[in-house]
Amino acid sequence: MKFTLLLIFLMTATSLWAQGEINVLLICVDDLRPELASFGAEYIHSPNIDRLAREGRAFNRHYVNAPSCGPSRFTLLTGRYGAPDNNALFQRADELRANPEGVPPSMPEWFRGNGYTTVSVGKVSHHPGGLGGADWNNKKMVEMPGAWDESLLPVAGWQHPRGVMHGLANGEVRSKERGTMDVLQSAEGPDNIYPDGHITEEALSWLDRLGESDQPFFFAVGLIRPHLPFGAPKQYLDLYDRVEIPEVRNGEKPEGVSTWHASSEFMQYNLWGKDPREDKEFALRVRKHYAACVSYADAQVGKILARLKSTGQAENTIVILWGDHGWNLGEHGIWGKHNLYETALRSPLIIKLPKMRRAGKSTQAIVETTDIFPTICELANLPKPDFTVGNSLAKIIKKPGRKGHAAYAYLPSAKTIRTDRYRFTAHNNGRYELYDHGRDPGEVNNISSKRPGLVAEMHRLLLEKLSVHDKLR
Ligand SMILES: [Ca+2]
Repeated sequence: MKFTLLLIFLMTATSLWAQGEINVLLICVDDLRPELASFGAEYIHSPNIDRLAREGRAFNRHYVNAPSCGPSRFTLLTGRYGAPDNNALFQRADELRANPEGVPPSMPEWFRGNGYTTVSVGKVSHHPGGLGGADWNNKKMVEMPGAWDESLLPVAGWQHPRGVMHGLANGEVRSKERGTMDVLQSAEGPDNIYPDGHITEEALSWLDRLGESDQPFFFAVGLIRPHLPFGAPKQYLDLYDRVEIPEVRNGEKPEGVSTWHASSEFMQYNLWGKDPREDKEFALRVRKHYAACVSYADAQVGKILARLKSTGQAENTIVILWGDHGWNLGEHGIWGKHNLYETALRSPLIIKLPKMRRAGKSTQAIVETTDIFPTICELANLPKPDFTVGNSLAKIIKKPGRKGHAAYAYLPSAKTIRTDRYRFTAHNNGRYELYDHGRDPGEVNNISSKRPGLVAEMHRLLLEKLSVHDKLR
């Protein structure tokens, strides 16, 4: 009897739940930088995500491991560093087919193997719906084999998942011809005139179904906005009619070595001959449309969390909200992601437990996306995966004042590390960038040539991460 009591005590001391007693709701938002009131952007209307931050733990300094959709989602879903391109998960699927024993399970597969029903709706892996092929609907080309009991994407009027991904109002699909789709739009109508409205409706019906099952669930929902093109129902743009959006202070194109690029993903849309890099009025308009897309995504998050609550499952579900990377709205002369500046790498992360102490207290700990897989396992009391590279954040969730660890990120051309004070970037051509966030939060002054000792110290830290990365490739 005494032994049983001791065992119960030990179990409750490490986790509130026994294995399989708690559900997981993972909400992924595409291209969402921390442009949210709860992360300091007070001009943004984001009441639902802000409420989640108040009820949970917001990680103010969460960094992604790769500043684009596919490779970043790879790190979330596998807990490992991978290839730096959008095909990372499809390449993993090929490896899995060739050598099933040689590839460790993904996060959903891990939960599935431990008795969970796993369902994905929308853009969770790189392709919304999780299929490959020309229109992303080939059922023989599965992005994450064995991961999901169901992987769904309501195509509605957008013809196919590729059409949904870049869809504008009422079924407009991007053609392959450059400049034929507008970069901004705010059509009048309800939420489902754009794809995320349909994704959310599907998610709500799944929350009803999953709540009726005896099995615990791992439910992932992926919203597509604020990914380009910046289209959202007009009511969300109207929120910014009289709002003053602060000017970008570090908008100059960098001189010297950098990961600056020509914003080609943005420039391929119809800009009506305008260029936000030169036209301040247009730049402001673009930023207001990004804000509208954030508010639209926030409204969908609100519906999902309200349904979780109304079906009685909020008391029994861990909620994670994650942005797959940041986005430069003019910072460093870039309109887009795909760079290794703070703006492209910092993204929102919020973790909410049904009951938590010091809810609403955000943390400044430096953390990275690969930390999420081991964290959710620890919180749900699942076996600890020994093949992931991150650190569980459970202790930081308990005590938000705790320190994190250096965050690592990569592009094909360069690697970077973010410590509590510095960002250090090493380019493949042997050149460096070093920024002191204590004095230069905008990452404008590269001090690498002035601080050789610090460069050597940062380089050692980066090489530790790089050696972990190299072993996985
Ligand atoms: Ca993305």
